[in-house]
Amino acid sequence: GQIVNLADYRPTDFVLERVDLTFDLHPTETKVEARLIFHRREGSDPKAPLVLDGDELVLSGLLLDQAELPTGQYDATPDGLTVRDLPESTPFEITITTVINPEANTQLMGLYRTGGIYCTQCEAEGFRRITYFPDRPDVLAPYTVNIIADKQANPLLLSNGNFLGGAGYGEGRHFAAWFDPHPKPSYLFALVAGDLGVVEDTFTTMSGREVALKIYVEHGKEPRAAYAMDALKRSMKWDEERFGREYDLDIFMIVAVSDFNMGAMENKGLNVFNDKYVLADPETATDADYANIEAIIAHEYFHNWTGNRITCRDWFQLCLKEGLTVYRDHEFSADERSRPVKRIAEVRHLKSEQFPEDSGPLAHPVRPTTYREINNFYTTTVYEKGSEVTRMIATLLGRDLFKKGMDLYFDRHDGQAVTIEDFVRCFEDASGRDLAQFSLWYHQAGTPLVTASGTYDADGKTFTLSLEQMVPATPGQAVKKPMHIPLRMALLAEDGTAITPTSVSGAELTDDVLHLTEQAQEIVFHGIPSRPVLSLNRSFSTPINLQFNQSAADLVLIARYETDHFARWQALIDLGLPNLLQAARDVRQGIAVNCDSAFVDALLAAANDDSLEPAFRAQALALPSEADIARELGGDTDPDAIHTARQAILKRVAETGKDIFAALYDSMKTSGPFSPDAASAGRRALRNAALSYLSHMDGAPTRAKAAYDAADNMTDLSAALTILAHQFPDTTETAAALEHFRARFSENALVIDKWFAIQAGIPGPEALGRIQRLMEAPLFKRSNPNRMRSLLGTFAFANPTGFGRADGAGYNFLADEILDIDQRNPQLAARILTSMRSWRLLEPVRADHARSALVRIERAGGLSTDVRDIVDRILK
Ligand code: BAL
Ligand code: ZN
Repeated sequence: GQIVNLADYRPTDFVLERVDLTFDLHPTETKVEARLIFHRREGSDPKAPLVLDGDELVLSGLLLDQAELPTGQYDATPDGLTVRDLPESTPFEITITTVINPEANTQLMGLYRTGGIYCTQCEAEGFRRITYFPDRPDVLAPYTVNIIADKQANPLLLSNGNFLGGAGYGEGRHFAAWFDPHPKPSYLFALVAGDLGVVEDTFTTMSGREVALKIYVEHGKEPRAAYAMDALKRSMKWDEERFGREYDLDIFMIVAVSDFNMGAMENKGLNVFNDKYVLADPETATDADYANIEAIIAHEYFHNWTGNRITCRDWFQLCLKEGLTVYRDHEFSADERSRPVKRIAEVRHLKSEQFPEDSGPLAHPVRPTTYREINNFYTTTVYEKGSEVTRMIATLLGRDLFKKGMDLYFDRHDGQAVTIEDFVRCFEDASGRDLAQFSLWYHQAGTPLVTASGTYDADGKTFTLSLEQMVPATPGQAVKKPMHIPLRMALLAEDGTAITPTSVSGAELTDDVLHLTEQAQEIVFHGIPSRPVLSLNRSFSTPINLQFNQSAADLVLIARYETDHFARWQALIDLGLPNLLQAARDVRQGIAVNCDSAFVDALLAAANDDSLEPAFRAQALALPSEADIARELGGDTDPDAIHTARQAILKRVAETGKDIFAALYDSMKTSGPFSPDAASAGRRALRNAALSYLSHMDGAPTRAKAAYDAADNMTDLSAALTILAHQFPDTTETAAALEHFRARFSENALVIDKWFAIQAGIPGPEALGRIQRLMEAPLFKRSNPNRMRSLLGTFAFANPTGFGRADGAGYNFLADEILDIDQRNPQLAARILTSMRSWRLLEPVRADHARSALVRIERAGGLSTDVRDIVDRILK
């Protein structure tokens, strides 16, 4: 685990021309022969040795141009292979043989086995666990892959590209060959072999080529892949229409596997998916599952151009493909569903996941300059903030110039491995706009804080807006420069109509985008006939914290009249949050909780407004989470006080709105066969939000249990079970429902993950004992990442009172588990450990316990680089 610095980047001494791989598959002894053709790069040192990466490898054969090498000409260790005295000017072929053990590969990086099938995960540095290789994204070559395996156990032999042919191979074995003509880096390599069912379809591209589409799943699960196939075809169409991108092979394959560290992987022509993001039917998948499947199928497909055809020069550029591709999948979902509701969901996610990262010890720039373990940089900062930065470029340039910039990017860099600077230059060249200051979004970590205040001058008919920005210090970056912050805005009159100023001074205003570029700016809007209400950061045009003390009356006006529905939702949040924060402080002081009726009334008015789409109303009713409240309080966190406070506010809303909720619960019932479309999902979300409030009002599980018994789809069933378990944990109704759920779905791992997750989220100090008992349950499976995330991940990330119980037992328990998981799957261990990143915000007693648990991890022997990197940074 050495530190890698962006400044040290230099191209390889050798150019890789071609890769020819042969796999002779065996569960414990797979033989890999890699024939690599290189030539020395022009201008590079004529004496430089060839240095290849390895990870836990054993060399069992090495040839140079088909001849054995004298042992003095090379050095092989588990971590690398160095070959000296290579030709200066002619191409040469290196043939490397390694023998690897897929069955023993519990890291799930490289070639491994899951559910009896062979599969690979090579991003970021897994290929070096298969063979010695220049395992870096700027080494691109066409690949030929030959796979030999036992025919009965592995009727299916898949790799990237187009199928070349297959044949018998004697002794019950057979063989298949694949060729991928598109030069690619090793992280996009994939191989799958085994016995799987398939769902097939075709897609005709915009130039009239027919592409075979295949989704491989476990036998018997084929019907559950229908929605994924539908999402894939819609993604392919959308990418043609919106970005002009056509698919470029004869076949596109997706394989669903049940043991996977990530959500999915965009290997060229052969995506490998966590089956959680492929399999769905009404009985087993929630509306959220359907939405995730749609988004992730799209995301991986969109990588074909943003990631695969144009890839990253080095891993510091990860956001080049991830930020851009998240932006693309967000836009796809917004087009397929409701744009404002999608935006609200994105911002909720950004604030609950990325903002804490950006304000804590793991903060890093969207384009970092240093890392110790690249696996730890698949973060919400690289992905989601990276997407926000792309969105801001689109906002700054406008739709047409953004499209021109994207077209230029595809045109200029197709087939290359490039940098963020290359990407940004395309938009500068397309628009003529200087993006130097804007680029700080890639380089400066930390969520900017923008402070706003406005004054109206009735005599002069001017509205003066003072804006100030401050970017907080983050690890390694004490001092920041002012950023270019694009704020969408509107001025509303008392009747809610928009006011258009006659002129503006002090800042550029283009359409509704106000450009904050200085540390402080005073902007004067002229020709304002009456005191305006300012709606700032519409659609969350920029990922900032905004400090703007607006009166409740102004917020109510925005919540009622803004044409930007995101801004309406934000206004409701801004009305509610001070109440939640005050309630948390009051509980801490032993004072009775109060709640401003302006907030409750506005919330209920939105919930009851039939002109608003149900999904929006459901989003409005979902109050900020306990973690959101803790973040806004900014320190000295007492999870119990926050929980008690939030429950009190929920009860207050429930009691005031009981008639509205009862009416919604009846009227939002969907009829007819289940459909996962966004409108139906919105009705279910609103109905289940109403059920949750009604249950708070009832104070008894009767209604939720009846809803559980009546549910005919997983969305309603799991919503009712969550209400039962979280609001009424110790009742016979809840026990009966949990047992019924377990028995009904015990054969379905993805549904049982929900059963574990729901129980892991039950608040209170008994949570830890429950988790420990559940870990002993026959259905618990330590080797399965989804299972670990659903139980341990939910507990650590989403159960603040249980995990953060005052005696520190939750933190201690997590430390033991992290040390245990780290022995098998470092990536998973490191990911779950990030749940501790905000420990410094805890009140002193809990913070002390958390620190002790972290120190115990830090001092343990034999840590992986993954966990070592996270624990060191969290404690620093
Ligand atoms: N490249 C890793 C998985 C993804 O972001 O698509
Ligand atoms: Zn991605």
